[in-house]
Amino acid sequence: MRDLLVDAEVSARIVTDDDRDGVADRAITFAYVQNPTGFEFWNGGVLVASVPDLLFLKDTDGDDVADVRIRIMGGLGSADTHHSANNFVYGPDGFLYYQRGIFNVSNVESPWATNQESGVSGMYRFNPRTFEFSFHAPNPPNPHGISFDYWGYHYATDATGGAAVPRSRASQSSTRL
Ligand SMILES: [Ca+2]
Ligand SMILES: [Ca+2]
Repeated sequence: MRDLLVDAEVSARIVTDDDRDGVADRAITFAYVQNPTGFEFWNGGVLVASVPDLLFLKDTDGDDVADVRIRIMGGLGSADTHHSANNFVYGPDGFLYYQRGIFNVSNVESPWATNQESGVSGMYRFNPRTFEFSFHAPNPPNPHGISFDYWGYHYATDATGGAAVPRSRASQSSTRL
């Protein structure tokens, strides 16, 4: 069983171009993560979805290998991993935004709320400083893309229908067109 778990882990690597010729010269294994579906840089490290967990990985001694590994949140849906928590984007309001698709059921508990069970496809947000968590906007069935523009408006896409969904500013209500 342990061999199967190791095989399922993926190496997250730092790729370096030492001589600045546009071609990578080295690849350093930063960490091994089981079933990663999304990541975002934060607080000198990286937040990585390793469903059903959200991990915080950080290198503190300068060798480019993570020596901090904290399970910062749990309860993310893992039933259908190709659209589990994905496309992490750190928003201008300090929340980590991500989308999650159909057939997954998350059940996140935070210091601010009891279990928030949800089977809704769409966008969710989590503040890694305060541990606030909430459902943000529906976007079914297989959402994968989030982006913020210069003014703080954000946009989301759905892979199945190909719909691009303009959203209002972060932490405001949204309307699907
Ligand atoms: Ca090079
Ligand atoms: Ca290290």
